[in-house]
Amino acid sequence: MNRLRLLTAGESHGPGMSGILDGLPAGLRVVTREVDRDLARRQHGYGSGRRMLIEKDQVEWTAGMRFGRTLGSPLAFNVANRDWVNWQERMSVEPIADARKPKPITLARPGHADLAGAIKYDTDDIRNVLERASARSTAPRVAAGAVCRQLLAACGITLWSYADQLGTIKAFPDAANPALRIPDGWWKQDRKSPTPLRCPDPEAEAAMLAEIDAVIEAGDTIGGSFVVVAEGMPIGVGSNAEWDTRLDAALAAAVMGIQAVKGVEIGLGFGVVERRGTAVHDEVIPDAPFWERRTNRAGGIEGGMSNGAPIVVRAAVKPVATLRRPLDSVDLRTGKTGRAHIERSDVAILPRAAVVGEAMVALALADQLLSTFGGDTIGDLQAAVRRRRARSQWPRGGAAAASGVSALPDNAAAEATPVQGQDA
Ligand code: EPS
Repeated sequence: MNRLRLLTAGESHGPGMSGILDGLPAGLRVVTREVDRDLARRQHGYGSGRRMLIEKDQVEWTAGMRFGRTLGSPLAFNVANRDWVNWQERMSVEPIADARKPKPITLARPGHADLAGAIKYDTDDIRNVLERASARSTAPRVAAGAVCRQLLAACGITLWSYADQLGTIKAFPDAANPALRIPDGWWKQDRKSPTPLRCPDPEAEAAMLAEIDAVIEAGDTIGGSFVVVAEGMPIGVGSNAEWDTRLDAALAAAVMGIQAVKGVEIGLGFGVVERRGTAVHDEVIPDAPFWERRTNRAGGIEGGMSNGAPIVVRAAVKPVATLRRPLDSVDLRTGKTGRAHIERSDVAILPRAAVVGEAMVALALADQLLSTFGGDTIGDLQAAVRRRRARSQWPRGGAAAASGVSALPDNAAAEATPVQGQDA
């Protein structure tokens, strides 16, 4: 990230999960209720384990805000782990007598961070690794993402997500573009009262629920894919100039960083492989006021920059690695074959992973928006976005010039101002 920095800390069964989000402009109104709503959405969904009955995630701000607005200083926060009371000895921060220490976990779960982490950190108690690798660490990411969502909303950008496939069951299986079949306003309903799997196709959702029951019965787990959509992004956010300034690269990194995500697509994604160019690129509609397109196969990004169409990111989520019917592993201490460690876990995380996906997309988009437009205050940022929107009207500068907005061309103003000392 270029302008924002997010640092998180916390063990799944430690006292709490914390975060610091630095680089926000001053004056952004942050509605805590909406941050807590996103935290609650992250906890919602069929297929979760019993831990979610214990936790009730709520953000506590510890720095960076006054009277509900950001100060421009680092925003610090904490999300408490209610389960901590049950783990104070097993996860004691202070040293305890060996006799009181719990039995170490020595059988790594294939697919989890366990084995690589145990070798990397030179421990034969896998708990030292799994506590941080846990998906609980997505709670502070969602809190930070919820703040970024509010920054994006202040600039006219909205974000939503849905579960589009669980195992082999797809939402709107007969549709060429499932997103087009989603009823208008579905996402608003989803924010208020989500369905058990957050899938907008009721028939597919019923089949997905039955599949999760079958998976529970079999002692197994199941993955799927989710889609995040961002609407209203102004044209030209990101950059074609360098590999690490591209909007698609930032989104891919942010979403790929979510536990269990194994693939990220923008627009058609891997679908471009089997099509010819005429069936991949999006024609520009003549006379549309904002350079609109007939299709959105590019997923709203061309040349590393937003093109004004909705940004569509899809992610593949692998099945959770903790299996009730565990796979073979080798004991770290004895070298003997055994079954991998089992602990309380989730069976399907898809609807929740999608909410984390929204948060990570929000974070990446807010960072790119701020990198493109700058701004010490939210007002600075909004003014720059307004200028860009005016410049994006068709024909270039026409309506915008009439509105007087592009009468202040940034470059011309800069050229007219001699740079101090340079002419001397
Ligand atoms: C997780 C295992 C479960 C999940 C946890 C992620 O926790 P526990 O071991 O306490 O039952 O519930 O996710 C969360 C706690 C959360 O808030 O998302 C794992 O092994 O990654």
